Order: sequence, then C-alpha cells, then structure tokens
Amino acid sequence: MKRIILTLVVLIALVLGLTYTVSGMGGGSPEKTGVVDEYNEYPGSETPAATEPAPAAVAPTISSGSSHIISDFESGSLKSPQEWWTFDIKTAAVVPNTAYTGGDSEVAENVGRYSLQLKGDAANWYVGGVGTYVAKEGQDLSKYDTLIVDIYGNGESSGTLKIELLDDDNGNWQIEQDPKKAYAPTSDDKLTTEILVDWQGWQRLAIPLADFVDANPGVGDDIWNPNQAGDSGGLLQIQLVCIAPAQVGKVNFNVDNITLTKE
Ligand SMILES: [Ca+2]
Ligand SMILES: [Ca+2]
Ligand SMILES: [Ca+2]
Ligand SMILES: [Ca+2]
Repeated sequence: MKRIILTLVVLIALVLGLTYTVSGMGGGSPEKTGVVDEYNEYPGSETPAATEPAPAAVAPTISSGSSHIISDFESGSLKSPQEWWTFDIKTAAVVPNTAYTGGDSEVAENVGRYSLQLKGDAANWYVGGVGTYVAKEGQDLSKYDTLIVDIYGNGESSGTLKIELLDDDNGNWQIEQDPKKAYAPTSDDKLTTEILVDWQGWQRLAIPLADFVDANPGVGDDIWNPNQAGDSGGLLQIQLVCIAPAQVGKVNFNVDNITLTKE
C-alpha cells in the first residue's frame, strides 16, 4: 500500500512538474518581429518628406575612408540593396546606361551599368520624386563636406532636381511630418539645394554641404548633424524631388553615383 501511495505521489509530482514546464514555456510576451512601415505615396504636395522604413530595412552602403556611396543603382533595382520609395512621379526606374553615353566622358565612364531615370509631368511645377533611408547604428557622416551626384540631362528644359537631406534632431530615428502642411517635418531639419538641369549628357556635380539651406528655420536645431550620436540617427533620409521648368512642364533626367565625400 505504501508503495502504491509513493508511486502515486511521484506520478502527481511528475504531472505537476510537467504542467509547470509547459506553462513556463508558454509564458512571457512573444518576441518582437521587425516591422517595416509602408512607404507612403504622397498626394500632390510640394516637397513632401517621406515616411521612413524601420532601420532594419537599411541596406549596406559602401564606405571608404574618403567617400560614402549612398547609391550607384548597380543592383538594377529600386528595392535592393536599399529601398527607394517613390512619390507622385510617373517614372522612377533604374535603367541600363547603354542609351546614356554622352556628355562628360570621364563621368560617362564611371556611371556603370545602371542609373535612376526620373521622368514625369508637373502638377503646378511639382513632379514628385524618390527617397531612401540612410541611417545606421554608429554611422558618422560628419567627416564628409560634399555631396556628389552624376546627372544625365536631356537638354535645356530637363527640369530641376531638388535634393533634400533630413537629419534627426529629436532623437527617434524618424522624421515626423505634418500631413496638413505638405508633409513638412515637425521636429527635424530638412536641408535642401536645387540643381537646374539644362545640359545634354552626363555631368558630375559636387555640392558643398555648406551650400545646403535649412528649409525649416525654427524646426529641428537648424544645424547639420549627420552623425549617429546618442539617440539621434543622424542623417536619416535623402530625397530627390523633381520640379518642372514650367508650371505644366515635364522633367526628364537620370541620376547616379550619389555619394558623400571629403573634398
Ligand atoms: Ca550606376
Ligand atoms: Ca526625428
Ligand atoms: Ca531647421
Ligand atoms: Ca539638425
């Protein structure tokens, strides 16, 4: 009898132990999985800032001592190795460079196999554009003083390329925007420059970062701070916004080799 009771006690103990183990395994909150925000498309607003993907979507960029390539489009895709979102523009496509050979021969030799074609019709000057998220943990871009971009123009009325750089001033790795104010950033700086594309073929532009103008004085800290430091992601986004040469005009040019460098 004693043996039976002992066996029963052992069995009960085993069952209880098993129940505990099972409930222990099922306990706790599920692990967080990466969530990538949808890339918003923007209504016909003037120069929208984009909603960025989660940092997990950031692609590796090539960085050497003296320069940092943001994109050379050599993957032939707008989706990899980094994702470019598009807004409003009719055509934003990575295209073979075989049809784009003219202009400065030194530049033409260095654009590789693919470039980004930006083409579309204006709604009140504005055509739309593309953007990408560039922030990375520990990335210090503050040593660069110049932005380089190769542009293939299609003659005098190719349009204007507005380059926007958005840095993180409130330390959350995101650009918060006000949809009621043409998606203007509410807490971070937007620095911009405009390039009038009025030539035929390839040309390389080297724009000192000092020539970029803070487009939202009083919002952000009004200082270019591209380095990831503390809670700030540093430079979060670059956007390419196309503006037509006329209110109802067209834009048509290619861009390539977007690079930060030290001159
Ligand atoms: Ca290229
Ligand atoms: Ca922010
Ligand atoms: Ca500002
Ligand atoms: Ca800033």
